[in-house]
Amino acid sequence: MYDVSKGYEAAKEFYAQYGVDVDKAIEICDKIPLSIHCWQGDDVIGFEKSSGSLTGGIQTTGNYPGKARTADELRADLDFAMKYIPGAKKVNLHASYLEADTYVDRNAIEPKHFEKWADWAVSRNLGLDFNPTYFSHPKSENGTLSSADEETRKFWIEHGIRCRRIGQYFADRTGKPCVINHWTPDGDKEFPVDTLGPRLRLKDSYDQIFEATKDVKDVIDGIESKVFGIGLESYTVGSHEFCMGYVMSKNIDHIIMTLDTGHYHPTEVVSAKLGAVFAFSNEVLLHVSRPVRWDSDHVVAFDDETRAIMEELVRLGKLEHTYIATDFFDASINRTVAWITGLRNVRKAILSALLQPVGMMKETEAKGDFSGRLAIVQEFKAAPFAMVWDHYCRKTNAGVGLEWLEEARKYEKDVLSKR
Ligand code: RNT
Ligand code: ZN
Repeated sequence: MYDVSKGYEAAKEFYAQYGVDVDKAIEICDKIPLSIHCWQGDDVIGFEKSSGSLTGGIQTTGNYPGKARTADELRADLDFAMKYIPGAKKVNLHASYLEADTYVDRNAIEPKHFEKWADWAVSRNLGLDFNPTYFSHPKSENGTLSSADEETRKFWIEHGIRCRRIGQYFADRTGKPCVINHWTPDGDKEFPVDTLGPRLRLKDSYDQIFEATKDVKDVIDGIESKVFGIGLESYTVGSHEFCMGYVMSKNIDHIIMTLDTGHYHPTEVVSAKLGAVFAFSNEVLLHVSRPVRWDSDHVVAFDDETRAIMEELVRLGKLEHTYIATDFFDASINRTVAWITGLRNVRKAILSALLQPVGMMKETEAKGDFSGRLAIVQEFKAAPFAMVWDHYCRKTNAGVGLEWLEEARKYEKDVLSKR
């Protein structure tokens, strides 16, 4: 191992030249909660006692051994992965990760089915976030909240209502607000003749869910849009325009947009949307993912777009107004390595964004010095943030460099490979 302290001291000096306080950046970075999606651990299957498979136009590929088969296994894997993810954390559950002795249908779920999750979270001082599961169910095959069949639509509205109540239960138990993400796969393989009807029904369903749970106070609701799903290529009911329109027209603090980085046309980027969304909304929920040609949900990379998103949040002064959640599911590699790598990349992108002289950049721009602006922004792309990152990981005991990889291999050998 190289001398981490020496690297940190050198980096500190480098950043001080530009007025960047490295320790302050670490302090801010460390407090931003990252909401870890539970579903990387078992390929989005969950623990309902049914023989259901993953539907809804999303897909996991790969059959790497060792996925979690029970909630206890999933919690153990999360416990392991979280050791190597520095900073504040929450865990993000789906309704399908309930625990019950017998099958409980989606319109019958209750807080008691999530009691073990809540106990676990409380004992670790973790916040919990939540998601209604509007997919992987026999009643989700022809639309859920937008279904033309009133019985079906009612069923899913009830699911949404129960999820908001479970969100309140999580908030009560953990003492931290619960962020709920509402995503429905509803869409069509072909172009429907009536493109408005399903949207009016979806709008009404959301209205009914919020109206029926007006007493729920500590829940934030993200409405997630999408461009298309597999088998639903031509039409998405909850499109970007629909979801943005819904959130903006409601104009209620707890109803916000969810921007998933895999849910736009390949040349559209979320980093370019944030400045517009914040013109109308105080908060945003992010699903950080990595689309490769489609919404493939690859493990988050330390790539230009992830960095650009975090830079944008820092420059806009909106880091603390953004709920950052991850959303990927790679079944072709060790799932704990997927979590650790993806989450570390998100945290690293936040830290590197905080290690930039935003004040200097803004002043230069305000003066109209666009040549200077370009030079400064480009220079900082290769600034020595990795030395600060290593120092931060050491300070938080999250493993410096690849130290954690050996541990992950050991965990695979001792635990995962025995499943
Ligand atoms: C699907 C959405 C959604 C899901 C999770 C499992 O395209 O991104 O957020 O990935 O709810
Ligand atoms: Zn998502």
